[in-house]
This record gives sequence, C-alpha cells and structure tokens, in this order.
Amino acid sequence: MNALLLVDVQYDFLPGGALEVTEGDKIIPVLNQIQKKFDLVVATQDWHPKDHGSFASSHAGKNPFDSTILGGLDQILWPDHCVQGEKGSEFSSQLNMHTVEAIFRKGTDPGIDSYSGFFDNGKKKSTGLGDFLKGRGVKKVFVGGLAADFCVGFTVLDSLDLGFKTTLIEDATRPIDKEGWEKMKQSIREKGGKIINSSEIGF
Ligand code: VGL
Ligand code: ZN
Repeated sequence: MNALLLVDVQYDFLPGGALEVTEGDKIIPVLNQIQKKFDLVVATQDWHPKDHGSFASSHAGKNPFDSTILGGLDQILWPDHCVQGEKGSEFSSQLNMHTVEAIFRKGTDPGIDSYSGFFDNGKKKSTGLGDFLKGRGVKKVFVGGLAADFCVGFTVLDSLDLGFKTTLIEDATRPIDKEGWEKMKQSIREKGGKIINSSEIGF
C-alpha cells in the first residue's frame, strides 16, 4: 500500500493568505493530477486556537518572524494563521478533497507548535496519523503540500523515523525560505528519504 499525504493546503499558506508561500497555488493542479496513482490519500490541517503560542500576537512586544521559547523549544513566531473556523484555515476549494479518506489536525495545543503531521514539535503527542497508515498496511508514503521547509519537511522526517519508505514530491511543494529548504532537503536525504518530481512517480 502507498499513500499520498496532502500537507496543509489551506488558504493562509496560499498567495493572499496570512502566511503566504510564494507560488503555493502552483502545487494544487499537481496534487489533483497525481491523486489517482495512490491507494490512499490523507490530508493534514494546521488548526490553531486563536491565542496560539506560535503567534507573534500572543507575545507582547514580539513581531512575526522573531523567535522565542515555546514548550521548552526554540520557536519562530508567525503571523496569526489557520485559526480554527476561520477562512484561512480552510482547504483551498481548488484542491480535490473527494479522494481524501481522513484529515489529521495539528497545532491545537496553544502551548506547543506542530509542524509535522505525525507529532507536535516536542514529540509529546501523536496525531494518530502514523497508526492510521500502519493500520491500513501502508509501507510507502509520498508527501506534498505547504510549506516545504516546515510542515512538509518535518512530516517527511517523522515518516522516515516511523519506518515508512518516504518520498517528497518536489514540484508538489514550495518553501517559505529557500535556504531553509536546501537544508531541509539535505536532512531528508541523510535520513534516507527520496526527492522526486511528480513525473517520476513509478506506478
Ligand atoms: C506551517 C508555519 C507555521 C506549515 C504551519 O504548514 O508549513 N508553517 N504553521
Ligand atoms: Zn501553524
């Protein structure tokens, strides 16, 4: 069994959103097109309470992209984004969600951020995604979505740690920061992850 993970394809990460990723919208036709190749399609959704500790607005005197300590970990402070129930947290209406069998929400605990679709950043709590995939007999995981250098990258790293053969689809993602993305790709390769183009999906 193989599975495609659609990571955080939400309005706030798309052009015009609160934490927009340059060309983030370019990945949507790619994700729609490749879905039919997979046995299982699953989505993740960044889903923050409005006072989330990763928001600069929750810390007096701090601005977006400053840093702080949250839950004992280094934390980049973000503009308010993906607030539960607000438009910015919705999946793009351009994304085909009909094939999606399950949605895993993350970032709900105000005291810790959660980049990976599998665990919070301190690995204190699981979202259940790993057990779901294992329960469905998934051995190979393919990942696309936003943003490459944060939620997509950390999802790939955790997927590798959980023992899934994991491939990142490079034309199905875009980064917030290009340098950070190069570093993330290096970490993915060091852990044994593959990085391919959607045209190279071999089944
Ligand atoms: C993300 C920063 C903060 C992401 C989520 O989806 O990559 N990045 N929250
Ligand atoms: Zn977030």
